[in-house]
Amino acid sequence: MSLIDLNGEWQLSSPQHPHISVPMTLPGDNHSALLAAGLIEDPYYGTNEKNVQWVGESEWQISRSFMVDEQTLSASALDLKLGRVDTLAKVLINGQEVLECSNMFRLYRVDIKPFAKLGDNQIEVRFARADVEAKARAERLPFPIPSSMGSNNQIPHMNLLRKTQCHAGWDWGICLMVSGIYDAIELVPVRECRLERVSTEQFWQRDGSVVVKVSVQHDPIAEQLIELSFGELKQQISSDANGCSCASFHIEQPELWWPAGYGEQPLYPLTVSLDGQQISKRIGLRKLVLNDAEDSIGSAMEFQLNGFPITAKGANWIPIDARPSNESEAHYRQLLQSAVDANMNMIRVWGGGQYESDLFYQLCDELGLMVWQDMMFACSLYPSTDEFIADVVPELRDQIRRLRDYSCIALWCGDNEVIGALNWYPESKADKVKYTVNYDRLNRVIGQTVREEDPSRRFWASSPCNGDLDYGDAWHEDNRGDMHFWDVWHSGASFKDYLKIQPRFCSEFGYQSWPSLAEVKRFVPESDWNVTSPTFESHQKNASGNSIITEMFTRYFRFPASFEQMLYLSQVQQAIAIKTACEYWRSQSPTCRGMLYWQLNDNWPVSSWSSIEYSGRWKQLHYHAKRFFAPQYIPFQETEDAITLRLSNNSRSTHALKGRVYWMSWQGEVLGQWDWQAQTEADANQVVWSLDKGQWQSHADTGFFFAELFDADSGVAALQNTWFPIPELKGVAIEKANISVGIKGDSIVLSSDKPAFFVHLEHDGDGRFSDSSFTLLPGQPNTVRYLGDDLGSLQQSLRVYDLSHSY
Ligand code: BMA
Repeated sequence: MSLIDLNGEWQLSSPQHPHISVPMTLPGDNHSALLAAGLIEDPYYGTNEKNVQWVGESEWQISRSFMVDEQTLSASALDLKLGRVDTLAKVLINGQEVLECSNMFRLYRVDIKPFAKLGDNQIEVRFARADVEAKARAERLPFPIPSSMGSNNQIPHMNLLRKTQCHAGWDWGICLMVSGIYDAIELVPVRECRLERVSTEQFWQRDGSVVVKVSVQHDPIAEQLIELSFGELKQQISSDANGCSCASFHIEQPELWWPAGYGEQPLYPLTVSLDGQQISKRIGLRKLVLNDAEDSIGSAMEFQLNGFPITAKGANWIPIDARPSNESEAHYRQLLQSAVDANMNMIRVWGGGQYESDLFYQLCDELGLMVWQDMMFACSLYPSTDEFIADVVPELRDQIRRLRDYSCIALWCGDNEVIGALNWYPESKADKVKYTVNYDRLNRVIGQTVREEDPSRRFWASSPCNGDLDYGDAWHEDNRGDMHFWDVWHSGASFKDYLKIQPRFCSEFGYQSWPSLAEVKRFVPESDWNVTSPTFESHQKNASGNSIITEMFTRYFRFPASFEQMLYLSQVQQAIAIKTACEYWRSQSPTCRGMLYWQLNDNWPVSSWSSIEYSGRWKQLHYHAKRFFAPQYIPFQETEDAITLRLSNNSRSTHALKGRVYWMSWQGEVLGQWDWQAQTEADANQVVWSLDKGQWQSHADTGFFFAELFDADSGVAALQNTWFPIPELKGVAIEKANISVGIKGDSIVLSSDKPAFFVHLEHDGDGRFSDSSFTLLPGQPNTVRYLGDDLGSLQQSLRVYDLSHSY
């Protein structure tokens, strides 16, 4: 008896649009089906977004047929399994309703055998309008619960639906009220006993060994044979009449799982078989602790893996595409590999998106990316009515049970910014007590459910949060918990304001840029190549975004000469902002144990805080992140009386390292040169060089400081860093650099007659470069490799930008 795969082609139709009947591929969404059929224009192009809103304002249904043979029909049950059903849907088999769904985060499993017949069967899913249901729910509320309508959402009361909150638009997101089914859909015949799920617990012993307890949930039938294997070890047990059977494996010398940069990621295969069904997982063995103990500053926020303190470095993750049909394996791999390639070790799955697909967590396990997992609540307030809680609790149980065996998950967090949101809305500002109690009622249930489902991990009420039941201002208090520091972007502070705080863990801080010219070519008609054109404005969802970028130019830079140079300079500016923060906070280690910037990716082509564009192209920030997140990094730090160079070692190993510092004039004259060497301990942060202000401050406008870290084996420069004594570069006499570029195969050799800054390579095709957005010194050519398979585009469209040519 084998399962029946219901993925693939279905038929899409709508009662309001009788002429539409087009194929739709599952898993997938209706907008993608309509686009493929030529019934809508690409919503990501130009100003098309507004033309496709009718799709979300219609009801939709999908159907297909499937065959059931005699053998399958003889099964004791025929389970329909489906997940990520978006959102208000009725499922019918041969015209009879078998399931009603109202929560896109639930995982459904229902026996449809009573409705199935031999031969041809019909399955149909009818989707109701989410916007209509949201309004109806709002009318039933005992008191109003404000949502982020207007600032993020373009559809009212999204907060009352258990649907990805950013489907209704966000301050980086298109409003596409998609519907469909986004996980695999299948029919599983059950012979005698249903294998429900498998979960593991790790019990660490004093001698360093670990006992892995495997619990198998199944139908309550005794004496069924269960076969288990963990790594090389095998066991057979017989099922327990209560429906939960357990086995333990003792691993004497476990190979430990580490976050990227701290060690390897061995994964032990686990397989459980029962009555012809099988569940397989891969388990990383690691001891995980969140140290949030009180200390002399406030309280720590430090993840410890296998007893070792980790500096979490990474970014925030949003859904990878506003059209879920585009969630391909290649796309997930490309983004997560790019995260690791930029030396990240943690990703925060943000609460306005979705609990990610299994593929995401499998890749994070493989790559060593720890996951800060939010529950799916963001920026709005949420009800605590019985009805709402009754919808949320089973969602959490489904998701935690699905996800808890992934070693990468470091923390369960209750929501994104909902504590903060208590201070945003007139209703909650006017009645703080009522709305705070309302918050706590729901948050408490979330916390309790998390603790019941996964006692091995910590529950953190909200991001940001100063600690348990602490409703303090986690946007500004830097002495405890995690913080979201938005003063520089949203409040117009200067980059140097990043140096005024010493966060324990900064889980959000961001700075926007415009897309690159290469990206612009893909979604902006040439007539709209202007930052205030209709296309550009409709792809900027943060109301003051374009003004903030432009105004910041005027503080630091000479105003860019053209549209193209504006795009380039916006990415320079973004890179400087985030580098300033990360470099400083890194030099505060161990006070600061986490920095996750906002945001890694985009879900459509847009102006945003991302470091990777929708197409996968690295922005300048991502190249900088690769350096400032490197396990061994050399941050400059200005103190009261000196400029210092630090060596920060975020790893478990000791290193003997060497490097060089230059003080150089804008013309390229060496004003000072110092070699340094240092022995660094594991997890260390030390000063390796410093120069009194007395020696340079009166000529601060003469030039810049440049540092190199040499590769320990080859002795060649492996990493560079540049520091400008006067960050307002508009006022200094940077010389125009003549940069020569030679392409030979996939190698690009760059050299310059003058110091050149933010030298950035771009071309119209795919792929990236081994390095970009760097400083190029005269007489020191730099060879960059193109990593991609579009050499033709590289040769035809390679552009090399630098700061001196931006104005
Ligand atoms: C944060 C996030 C998002 C938002 C971003 C930029 O706080 O949680 O809600 O997109 O700010 O404004």
